[in-house]
Amino acid sequence: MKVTWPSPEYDSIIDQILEKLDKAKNIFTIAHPYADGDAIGSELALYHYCQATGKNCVVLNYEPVPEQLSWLEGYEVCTDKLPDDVDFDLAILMETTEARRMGDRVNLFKRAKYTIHLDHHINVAGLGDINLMDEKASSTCEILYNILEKTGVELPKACREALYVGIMTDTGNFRYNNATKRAHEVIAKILGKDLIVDDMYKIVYENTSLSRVVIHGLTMSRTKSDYNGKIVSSWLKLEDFENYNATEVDADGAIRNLSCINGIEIALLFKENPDNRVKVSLRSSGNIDVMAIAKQFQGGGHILAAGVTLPGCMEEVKAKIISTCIEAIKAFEDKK
Ligand SMILES: [Mn+2]
Repeated sequence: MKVTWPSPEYDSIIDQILEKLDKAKNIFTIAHPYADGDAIGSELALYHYCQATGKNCVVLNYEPVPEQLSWLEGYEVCTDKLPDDVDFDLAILMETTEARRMGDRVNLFKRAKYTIHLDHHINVAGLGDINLMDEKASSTCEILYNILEKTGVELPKACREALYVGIMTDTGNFRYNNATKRAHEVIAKILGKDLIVDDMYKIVYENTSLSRVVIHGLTMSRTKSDYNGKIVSSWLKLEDFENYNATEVDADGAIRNLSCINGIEIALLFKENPDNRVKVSLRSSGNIDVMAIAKQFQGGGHILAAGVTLPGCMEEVKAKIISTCIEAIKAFEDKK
């Protein structure tokens, strides 16, 4: 159910969640593939809360934790196997916009007696028995904090640190509009003398690898402009990742270098996927709703940042998406 904090409806969902969380002994948490700071942060924050309250919590994560996040306390407990001999009372799914993105993991999620889904993306259909969908929240970590705050439990440092990293990364280090008053309030509540803000910044944002720098450099060097510079795009092929020993995580944030170019309406990054599919990231500089463009191809996201994966070769997908973007810009210009 879609709700906004604070409201009686929000409180009532939190009450339902707390009732389940309180009773649960064996919990597992799961997030989308290629978990980012918010996904790993919310999973680990829940893990540390469970540690502090004497509950067993299994953290499922299938890919290696990116280096920028692998300093978080507890990251080593992340596992890709759910023990067969445990009856799980509760599973909590963190920020997964759709069942499709979960693949086989949907069935895994349903292995628990009771399921909860937390997310802050737009128009997400909840996959849990209880769904807390707060589109105004900066991050899933902020939603999780809203829940944990009500428990009255003093949150351990490791839990607050994980929440901080989720909020920091999803707000682009507090630069985006989702760095709301509430997001800052939550930060004020979780910060203590024990959390060193500039250390966390450096380790997340100034801790890069050679493959990542090369992948970002390749992306920038290939930048091409269309429609009088209003669309800029670049691409990455599978062989680029192989040649530079890079993973998809290394391409995270590469589109940002494109979206900073002045005079653009839309920035696009096309990434080749194994099964003859191409993943497209779309960014808008403010006038064009790129989520609406992504939705035409069954993608999703936010108005200013969206994504979609399409079947076909790189050239086909590029042509299709760029022409749809030109139409959207034309429609905007005609309205002016
Ligand atoms: Mn998020």
